Amino acid sequence: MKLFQNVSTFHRVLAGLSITGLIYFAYTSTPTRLPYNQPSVVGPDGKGVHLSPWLAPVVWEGTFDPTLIDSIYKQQNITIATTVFALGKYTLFLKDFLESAEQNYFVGFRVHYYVFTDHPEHVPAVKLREEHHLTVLTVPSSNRWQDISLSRMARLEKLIESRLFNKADYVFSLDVDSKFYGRWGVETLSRLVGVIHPWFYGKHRKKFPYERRPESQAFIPSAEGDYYYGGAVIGGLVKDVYQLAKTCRENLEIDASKSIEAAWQEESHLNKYFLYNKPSKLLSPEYLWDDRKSKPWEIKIIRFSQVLKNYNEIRPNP
Ligand code: UD2
Repeated sequence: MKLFQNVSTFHRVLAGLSITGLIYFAYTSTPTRLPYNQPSVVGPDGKGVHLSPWLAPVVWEGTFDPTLIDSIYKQQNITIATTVFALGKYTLFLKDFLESAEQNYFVGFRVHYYVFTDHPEHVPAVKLREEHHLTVLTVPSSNRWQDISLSRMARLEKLIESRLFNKADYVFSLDVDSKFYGRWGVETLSRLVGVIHPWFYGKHRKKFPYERRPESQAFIPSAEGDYYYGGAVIGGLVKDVYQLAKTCRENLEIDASKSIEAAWQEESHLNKYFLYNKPSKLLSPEYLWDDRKSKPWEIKIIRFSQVLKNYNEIRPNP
């Protein structure tokens, strides 16, 4: 979707739209350079804030009743596709990832994991629950970790095109070097879902590691930004995640044609996308923690966390 360079252009264009189009447009995107205060993740009382300024729920422990919400979604007969990339030495994370997922991830709902790997022989045989399935997709190896990370958007886009449109309702893309420690269920489902990064939620947006070079498609000016979103979790309805993956892939290609690699690869492009196409639900850092980080008071439960790893040992390049 074309982004507007200033508010007056935005208003002129809006005036020409039908009411239906206007409501849809207002719901899905905001203009660039719109001045507003940065939203807080934790309130003055030290508790997690439950709504974004565009009224998207922020999911924390205590904001939902697991039994009630499960019973509502049970009637919908949904399938949740889940992509995991494990190339090179990252296959060693698959066992813990999958075993812990089977204890915690959409228990009682239909899940289809798609594992992308260059070493299909290293995919462990993990016993899956009834209605949980796993497909291994073999992809070429890469000798740059940045390329592995960057290529996830294109692979997600292609997977949705070729297999998911008619087979799944929702899709999540998750980092494999992670483990589930608590429930991750239907409370996370929505049209477009982002996770608030555990290392930056207390920081001023000027300090977020957004891409700051204007020549990149991922550029975000210092006066803009809501949250810093983690690239480790992307989710939503299949068609909305498709739009996200396609747009980010296109922007990554434009950058590549100018020999620019954004500060945090596809995570930078994801942050740009979410700034102007607001997520309809936000996952609190309970849904993306880091084993290196101690648990502060506002985090009541850690559900999914990055495991300890030695980058020098596991990445194909420094
Ligand atoms: C951050 C993000 C990650 C991604 C990356 C972009 C979080 C917590 N992590 O993590 O999602 O946006 O920055 O640079 O938000 N992979 C392989 N083999 C490799 C290297 C990577 O399979 O050799 C895959 C794997 O699925 C891994 C993912 O790519 O989980 C991200 O790579 P990372 O975890 O090394 O990136 P990191 O920790 O910098």
